[in-house]
Amino acid sequence: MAKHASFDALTTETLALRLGGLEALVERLGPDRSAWKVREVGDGNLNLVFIVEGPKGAAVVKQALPYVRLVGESWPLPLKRSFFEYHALVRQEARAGKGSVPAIYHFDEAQALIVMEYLSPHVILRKALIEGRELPRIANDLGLFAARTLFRGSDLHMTARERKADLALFAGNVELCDITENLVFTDPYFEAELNRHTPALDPLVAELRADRDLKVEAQRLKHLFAANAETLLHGDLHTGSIMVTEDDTRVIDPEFAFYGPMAFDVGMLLANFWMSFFSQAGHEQEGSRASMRGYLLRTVSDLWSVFRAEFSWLWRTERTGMLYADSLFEKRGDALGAEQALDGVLHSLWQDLLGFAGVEIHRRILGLAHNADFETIADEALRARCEAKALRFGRHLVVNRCRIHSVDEVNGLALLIEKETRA
Ligand code: SR1
Ligand code: MG
Repeated sequence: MAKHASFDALTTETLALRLGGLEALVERLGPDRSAWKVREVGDGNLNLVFIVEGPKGAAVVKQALPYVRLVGESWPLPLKRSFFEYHALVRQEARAGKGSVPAIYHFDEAQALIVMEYLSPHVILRKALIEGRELPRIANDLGLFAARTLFRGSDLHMTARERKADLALFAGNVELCDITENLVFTDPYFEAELNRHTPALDPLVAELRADRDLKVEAQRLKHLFAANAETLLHGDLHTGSIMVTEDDTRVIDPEFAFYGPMAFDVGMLLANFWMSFFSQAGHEQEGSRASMRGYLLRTVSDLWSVFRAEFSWLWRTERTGMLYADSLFEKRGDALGAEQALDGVLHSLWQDLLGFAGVEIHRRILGLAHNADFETIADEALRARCEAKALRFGRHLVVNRCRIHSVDEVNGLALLIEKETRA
């Protein structure tokens, strides 16, 4: 059992005994803890996740471990990430609305555990996309979630005092930022120890690692990630951090939360839809995925358009922070000036998100933490073909992001690469 001061990792055997007196659980599961059934279901890279079911209902207990689960005890990781996750969930619910994240029932900082709502019959979005399910709500729900959390967590909306205090709170999430700084922006571009990739990609990987323009742009993006403390980010907003049903969407797992550039969350999210798009050819054993490909590109396009519309609405109605003060614009009869400024902010966000999307695609194929979208393609040659398309697409986004003007253009490029390499 892992030890860390008074910390004790839970097991399926000890959970009911240790948490049996916890009001938050008793209330939902029923008082007879001998009737509780406990399963450990964590399949992420870092934590323990238990589903606890009792006669009255169920709950999830998520507990951080003092190391990276994917790698083992040789890679220590602070338990404090659970504190950041808890505080991010509280803020996300306040900013994006009740029902956008799981309800929180209890937080224990010393044990690094969060007791939260058991989402059922929800599944992880990534798994649904691999199965070819076309979820109808995600573009709208995720576009709203991103716009509301990113806008309302920034100096566009918060008072300077409130945001600076919050920035200081999240500034301690150093080790989780360090993971992203290395795993996303640096490791994919050289032979880092924990990297791996499908062997047939060797020539393309060598080409990418020798690509000076790509390396310079990846470092500019890293600079932006580390130095532009613009808003409270989710920090790991990929399709494995989202749970869905046909009519509900919840964002989970914000332990990487910190103040960074708005474009990072949106870029990572769109990157994961584009990766799903390129992986579809690997999942066609039971039928064509042509419709799924169309759905994924529509999702990207709709999500970006919902994001822009909501961000613009918030700009016009909730711009109460110190940036782009209405005393300079609307209150001087210059509403057009505020619109001009909005266009500028959205334009930079667009260019930056394309870059972040590109590096996210690269790190999921070349780095330590891969995506099930590609990993579940058993035929290695087919997987390599899918991954190669995604790598080329990612490179184009990173290097040419300032010359790409619309989401239709990017989706057109994805279709072009998909078709070209099929011929
Ligand atoms: C060592 S952690 C690897 C990855 O898992 C998390 O989900 C983040 O995406 C991180 O980059
Ligand atoms: Mg996670």
